[in-house]
Amino acid sequence: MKKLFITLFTIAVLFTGCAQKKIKNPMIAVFIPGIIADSPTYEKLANGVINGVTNYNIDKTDDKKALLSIMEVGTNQAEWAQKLTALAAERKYDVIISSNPSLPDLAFQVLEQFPDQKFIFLDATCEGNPNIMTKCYDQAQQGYVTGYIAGLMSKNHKVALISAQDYPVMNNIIFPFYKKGAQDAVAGTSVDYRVVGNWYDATKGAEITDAVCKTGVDVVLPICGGASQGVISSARNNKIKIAWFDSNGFSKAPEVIISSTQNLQEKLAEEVTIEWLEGKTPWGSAQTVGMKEGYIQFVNDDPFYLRNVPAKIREQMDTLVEKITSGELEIKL
Ligand code: RBF
Repeated sequence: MKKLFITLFTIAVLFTGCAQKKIKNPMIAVFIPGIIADSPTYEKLANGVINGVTNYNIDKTDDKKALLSIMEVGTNQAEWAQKLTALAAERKYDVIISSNPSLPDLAFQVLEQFPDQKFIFLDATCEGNPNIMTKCYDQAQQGYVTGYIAGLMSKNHKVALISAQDYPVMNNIIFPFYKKGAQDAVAGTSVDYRVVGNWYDATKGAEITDAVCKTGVDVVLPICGGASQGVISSARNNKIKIAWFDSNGFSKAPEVIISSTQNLQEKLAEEVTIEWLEGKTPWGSAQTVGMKEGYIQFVNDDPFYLRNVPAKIREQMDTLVEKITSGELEIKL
């Protein structure tokens, strides 16, 4: 297993410096189910936990400082259960923090062998297990708002979502709400759905984008990790637009990106880390957070948004976001 004793120099120093006294030091492992590069949600997870640990440690003596290890386990999902089990088997981490809807099922397998292991999962839902606490983003809202702007910006009234793989949250929530958003924005908009087959293949991402372009699609939403690099290069070549998900993506390709919805995973990861370090984790709970709670945002102030999207459409988006945030508009199928 590849372990990243992550970038933060102070934490690395702490780790070696305190090895003798680990009984008193709270130990956190971050399990990255994939690779951090081009997966903003994972990058924000790692950064958020680092920030939480760093802030917590400021006024602690060495024997009380929290210690952190970050493991990036790669894209072979067949190995994840075994890697998570191996991590728990080390019996040194008081809590394992991760992010992705597939994690609770993997944790159940681990708990059969290591029933004391605690888990905190973001972007996942699991209620009622005393070893697990989850916080999930309202993907219906994120999907809907992204679909809405895609629909408004499509000149041909044809949009697409390019997904890395089929998974329940994608098939039952993100895609259906993206489609509904696009069609509520402009009735009759066609919404295509394509699958790359993994979270890294940029060549395949580009091929699929080329293919949907040929059918007249002129706005695409990539949710495919590293494969989104291929979606961007195809969009540039074919002069179509991209709606971005999970983070502010404008700077990645300002000439083709027309919108960004983002989750505030870095903030949430920092909060759950501190909460755990203070012994306040509500074990067994599963909370969903969205626009109202401030953990899903539609980026409406980026200079490239202002440049790429006409004022009338920006006004329509502001109205939509206001209605969702205030609770006036409940997003449902
Ligand atoms: N999102 C990523 O950005 N990168 C990944 O490598 C990644 N791998 C995933 C693997 C599985 C099995 C599942 C269910 C989801 C994965 N996601 C990944 C998607 C992520 O959880 C989330 O649904 C999307 O980022 C949209 O918010």
